[in-house]
Amino acid sequence: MDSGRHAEIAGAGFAGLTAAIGLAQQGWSVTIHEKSPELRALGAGIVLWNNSLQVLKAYGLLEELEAVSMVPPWYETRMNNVVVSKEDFGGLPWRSMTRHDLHEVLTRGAMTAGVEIIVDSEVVSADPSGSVTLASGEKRSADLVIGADGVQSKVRDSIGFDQERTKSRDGITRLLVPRNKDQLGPGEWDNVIDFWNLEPRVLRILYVPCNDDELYIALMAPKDDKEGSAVPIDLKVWTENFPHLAPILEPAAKIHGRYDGYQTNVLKNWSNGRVSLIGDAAHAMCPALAQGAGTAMINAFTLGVAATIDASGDMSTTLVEWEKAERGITDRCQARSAYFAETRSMAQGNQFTQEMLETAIYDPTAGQKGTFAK
Ligand code: FAD
Ligand code: 3HM
Repeated sequence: MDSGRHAEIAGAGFAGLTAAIGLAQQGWSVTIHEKSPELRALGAGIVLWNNSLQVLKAYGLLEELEAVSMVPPWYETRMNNVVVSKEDFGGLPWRSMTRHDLHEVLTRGAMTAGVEIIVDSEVVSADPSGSVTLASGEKRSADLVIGADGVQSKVRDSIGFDQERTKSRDGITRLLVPRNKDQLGPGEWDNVIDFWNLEPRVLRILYVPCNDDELYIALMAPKDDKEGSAVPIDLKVWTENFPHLAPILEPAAKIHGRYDGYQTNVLKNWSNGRVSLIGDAAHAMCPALAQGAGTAMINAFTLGVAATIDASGDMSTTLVEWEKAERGITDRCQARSAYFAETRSMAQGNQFTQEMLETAIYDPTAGQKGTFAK
């Protein structure tokens, strides 16, 4: 199946790879430009939910992902180390994994689907008529251009999309450390555990086991807390506030890490002409609902379906129609995530209501079964 159409994609992150696999499996020729010299995911761990797991299933990649990820039995919330809630989302599929492992599954999927990935290739600008210009000066044309180049997107900024950016007062340092389960005290250490301290000091540790050996920890502190936001982490401050987690904080203090402030970026439109933005380039969000990658992947998937059908026969109109149909669920998730960042109300526990899980529950592949990898 060769559709005769070509896509140029900026960025081999979760958004770019997911879009590329979908298009290639539907017969497009696809080139991804990745500015880094090698293909790898920065960061530590990640949680995926039904929405993005369904995308991987449609692509024939779910089994591979299952082999390198785990299903934590509960999402436990603790305040000052006292359990305030245990949620299992009523059987909704979710999984935790390292970002590295998810990236490898997607990269292999893209290679198998015949996607060309060029590393050390930075896209410096895009043109709504359907082209990208690379740092090398080369200009390449395409039926569809996708800006999946993250929160600092050059595709977006070179075109000049209208956007409103809001920074939150908190931020997070994400690290991958050994599980060291046998050194932690009694506890259900396969759970995701959200350890909140609001008094006397706002500090939070999100504990996310990814597999038998690796643990993702996200250490949240207000931006104006110099010690809490320092990298490498200030071992004295963190162990004073979370003494029961010393066996995982000690190895964490040996990694340099990076502290990222939370931000929300809302664009007026996600497309202009033949250029469409997906992932953090289009809708960077606060992490509370763990949906940044999930929404990146569902929008990457539905974009590939819409562009292939191209119902209007004119790509720029098709992209506008796609955004109209798909955007609401991401906008609502972004607003809810910003609310949780603003209020820190995840600390109360039991916050994953059906309404808050709307995006996690969504199955973007409904009606598309059988279109993709056989
Ligand atoms: P990126 O991952 O940023 O990928 C962009 C890619 O483009 C990179 O490879 C980059 O090198 C490349 N690139 C950049 N510029 C160019 C260019 N000009 N030319 C070519 N290549 C370029 N989401 C979840 O779903 N679950 C979670 O549990 C979760 N936890 C999170 C925790 C924190 C603290 C934060 C901050 C985010 C979290 N997210 C989570 C969000 C998620 O990580 C992001 O939303 C997701 O990685 C976005 O993917 P992306 O592909 O759009 O962008
Ligand atoms: C998985 C995950 N979930 C929530 C947050 C958060 O609220 O900061 C971060 C995460 O990596």
